[in-house]
Amino acid sequence: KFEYAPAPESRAVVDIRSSYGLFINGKFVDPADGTSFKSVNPATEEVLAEIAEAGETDIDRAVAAARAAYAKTWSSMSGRDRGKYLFRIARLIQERSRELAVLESIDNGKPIRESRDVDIPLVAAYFFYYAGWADKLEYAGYGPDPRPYGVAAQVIPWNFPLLMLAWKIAPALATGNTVVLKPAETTPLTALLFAEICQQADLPPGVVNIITGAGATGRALVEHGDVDKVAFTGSTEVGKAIARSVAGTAKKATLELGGKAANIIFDDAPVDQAIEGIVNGIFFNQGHVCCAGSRLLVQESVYDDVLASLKRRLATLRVGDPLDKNTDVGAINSAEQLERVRTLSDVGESEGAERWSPACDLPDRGFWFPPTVFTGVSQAHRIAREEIFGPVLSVLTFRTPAEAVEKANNTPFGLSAGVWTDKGSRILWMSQQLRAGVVWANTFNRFDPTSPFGGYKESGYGREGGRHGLGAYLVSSERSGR
Ligand code: TXE
Repeated sequence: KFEYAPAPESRAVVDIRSSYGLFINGKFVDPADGTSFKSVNPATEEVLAEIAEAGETDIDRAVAAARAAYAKTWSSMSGRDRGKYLFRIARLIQERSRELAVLESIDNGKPIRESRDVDIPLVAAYFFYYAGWADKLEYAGYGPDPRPYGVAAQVIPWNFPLLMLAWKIAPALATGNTVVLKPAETTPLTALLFAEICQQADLPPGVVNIITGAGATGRALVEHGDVDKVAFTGSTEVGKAIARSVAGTAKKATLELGGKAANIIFDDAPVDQAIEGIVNGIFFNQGHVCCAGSRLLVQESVYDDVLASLKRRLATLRVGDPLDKNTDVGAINSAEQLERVRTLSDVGESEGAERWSPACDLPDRGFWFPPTVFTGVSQAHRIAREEIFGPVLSVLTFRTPAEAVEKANNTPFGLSAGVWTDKGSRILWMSQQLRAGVVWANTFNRFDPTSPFGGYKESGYGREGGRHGLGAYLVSSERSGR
């Protein structure tokens, strides 16, 4: 059944196989009970490949492979040698970046311009960054003898499939942990191509294991008795279930969950720059971004100007084929996600907010939603409180900086926020007041491997990225109290 033959719909630049097995102990293997599911191109609804679904036997095998690799090779290898493997992986990602970008856009629906210019370069950057730490852990501030946890179970979402893999795997390996990673069921293909890159880099078998499957596979992996550390990015609901499941065990967990970020525009903000920041904040990656600027807070005195400029700019956005280099907004990742975006948008309308979208022709097949702006939104509306995770912006207004802070913080989440103003002192004051893990000033959605990322409140706990991201994988982070 899993014959690994090229599928007819493979794009020239990337060889998509008709079926994929599980990557366990350095090899692709068939699942024990032979079950599988399909990965679909969200822009066309065509089936891309048959993907193996890992059951308990497969998860046991993957965790055992990671445990053996941890004990026999990886934990005792010098940091310098671990770094060499990570540098090799980073270089292979650069070499195969075109293939990875095309595959990411086909499987996820995101515009090729984003996967080519943002996702894949950042993936390589995270591997280079953590490769550099592998032999310098003693200087990272986690005590004289930083120790890894052991086997890390990592579960990631579909919005940045390969980038989330890099955020999880690079620091885990740099610190001497081995991993079993489960990509999201709608976007497994780049993780499976990454498995091939691990083979190409001669990574010792078992150091990285990739198992595919849906939520049940993720749950069984996280609950496995021989896992030491859990790292999860996904919905708040599943994050809470994972927190409950690790409570009372010796497992450590980091959780990166949802958001409802405020992008705050003061009347002295550079307007053109702010409009670009608003557009990037919510329409980048179709709004499938945990830190998306999904609530726009505009100072009342500039509300009319900002709204008019924003609508003019939105009328120029090109929605359509993710593989077209001119596309600004691609496809919604799945039928389920499209349904969630539709439902919450309909609720916005029924609760009395005013809905607006620029004229745009959406393709007949595939999962599409137009860029949408809601005005007349109050804090009580569900579209101002719940994560929509789509190209939908809710606009609110404020008069004073204190009111902006009150509204921005009035959410169960606390992942990110944006402040647009000409006043440096206001930026400093706002960033102290805002209860968000990241506050951007006069920019939005900027990522860098040197910066920690993570949330307050229901956006989760733990930090990924930067020197802080090493601590999430080191026992000694507790000893030194970090
Ligand atoms: O998330 P899930 P879904 C939010 C966003 C979106 C909503 C639902 O609002 O609309 O979540 O998306 C695996 N134990 N975010 O349903 O289910 C699952 O297989 C262990 C924000 O896709 O959380 C996938 O690999 N794992 C978010 C991953 O968890 C489980 C990104 C995420 O899926 C599991 C994605 C379980 N019980 C969605 N159930 C962000 N923070 O960026 C599912 N999974």
